[in-house]
Amino acid sequence: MPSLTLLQKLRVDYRPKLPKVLQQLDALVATNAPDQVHSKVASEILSYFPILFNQPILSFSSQTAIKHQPKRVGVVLSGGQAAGGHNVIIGLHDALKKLHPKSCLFGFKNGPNGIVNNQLIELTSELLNAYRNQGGFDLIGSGRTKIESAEQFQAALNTVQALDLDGLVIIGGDDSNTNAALLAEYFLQKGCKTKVVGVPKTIDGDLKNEQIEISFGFDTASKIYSEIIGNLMRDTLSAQKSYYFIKLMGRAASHLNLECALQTHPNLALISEELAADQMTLQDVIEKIADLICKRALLGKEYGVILIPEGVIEFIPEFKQLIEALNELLAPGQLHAAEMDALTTLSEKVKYIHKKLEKSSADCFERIPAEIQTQLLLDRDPHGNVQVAKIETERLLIEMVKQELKKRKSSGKYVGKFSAQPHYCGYEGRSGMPSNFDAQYCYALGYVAALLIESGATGYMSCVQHLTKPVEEWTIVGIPLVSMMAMEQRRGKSKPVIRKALVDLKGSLFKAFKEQRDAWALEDAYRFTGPMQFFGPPELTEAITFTLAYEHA
Ligand code: FBP
Repeated sequence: MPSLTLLQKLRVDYRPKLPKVLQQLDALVATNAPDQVHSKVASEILSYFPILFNQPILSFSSQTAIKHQPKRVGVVLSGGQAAGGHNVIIGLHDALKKLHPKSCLFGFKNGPNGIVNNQLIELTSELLNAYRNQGGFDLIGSGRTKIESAEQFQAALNTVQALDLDGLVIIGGDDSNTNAALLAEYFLQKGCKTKVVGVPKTIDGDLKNEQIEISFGFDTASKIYSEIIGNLMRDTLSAQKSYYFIKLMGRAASHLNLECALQTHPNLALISEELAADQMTLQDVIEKIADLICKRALLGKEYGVILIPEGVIEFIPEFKQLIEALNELLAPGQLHAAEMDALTTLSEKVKYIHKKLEKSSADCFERIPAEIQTQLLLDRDPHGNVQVAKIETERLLIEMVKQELKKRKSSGKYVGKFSAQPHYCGYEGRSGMPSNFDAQYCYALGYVAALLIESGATGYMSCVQHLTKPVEEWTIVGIPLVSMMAMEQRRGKSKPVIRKALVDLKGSLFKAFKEQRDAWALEDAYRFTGPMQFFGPPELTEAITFTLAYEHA
């Protein structure tokens, strides 16, 4: 490992505060939590989870004289990076060692593939030390392999049995935690003792529900993006010559866009869920942006900042239809997929697919620039998701707004000069050093995962609640993974998956945004959050997101 910078060393020395309840770790045991009830799950899910279906929420109570045995536990990082992943692992390690000094933790390398192929390293205190409160997932790496074939399940079983694992902790988003539930059920059916526990990770903020208040990584990503957006706002306010079209990572849900909008006050922030509810077409969206630009031009303002959620195109009806048609045409095993593979150039593929589309989708496909057409054909990820991170929606919107303004100019409706810069707030938000919030949240999540395994719970998600309160007052529970599931269409088949939470258009957070956004459109009410702070007044270092504050205060 390269030598550490001064800030890294200071972060290694930082000790996350622990919730009071976790300070007496060795006295805690899991019990049913009759006061916490999860929502009812669709009956189709029963056939996938005959053993795990209907598990209760678990809380923890103190008991005296518990004798702990050494445990052998494996951990894996799954999916996209999110700040704080290392702290989950370190929290898990520290808790296991506290419960019994002879317990061992193993890290599977490069995601779920590491489980299938039995590739791992032992995670010792010495190795982990340099990763305390650091960003990234580079300690053991991550991956997006979906464990789905019978061979993969069998291989995973062979691995955990060969290692004699008592527990397996899967740190991941909705898809990875769906996999965790499937593995837990499979291990139970095979009489395997390994308990499987999930941890809610994703910068997208879409893995949340009545019990899970937020996934880790969202807080840090929103702080990193807000700093960048503020810097671009200052830049455009100084030069006054162009519009920044900033796309923000976050997949389908617009949580990061909404949070960063409230933090920075852009001239316009699109919220995909709202566009879908209003049934806005692509042309409607273009006109909305063009209207703003025309109004600002009348005020002599030929600059501004527009925030675009990464997954917006999946919410615009004609794009949604186009993407669904493409997904079907490109689904593995389809005749078209094989014929496409036989074509060697991208332009041949684009032409081929264009001919296969029905008229309305073909029209939509035709309207978009060639680079975006090819980006839409890129492989889906192993879970069947369109890789929206690879689609340059910010450029698509700039091009189409340019055409619209040209039209308006020729009919005398616009007299300004439009210049725009695309910007993508993407991967840089996932691997930064975790904020104090994420560092502490993740450390506690690791502790709770250890406790769940110690208590013999399987098919559960580690959960820390009351996150708007001081850390000492945070509480802990175990949430059954199956209780978060719904049936969804994936690659043309109906499958149980953990529900993605989208922006709640009736919620108080969205309401707060709606009340303010008109003022931000024409005034330059930009708000500069500056870089995330680790040291200094608690109002800065412990600040939580608007999302958490509005949804849970
Ligand atoms: P997870 O859902 O695995 O947490 O990943 C989130 C994310 O960062 C999305 O916001 C983004 O669209 C995607 O990963 C990018 O994936 P990749 O790293 O495979 O390009």
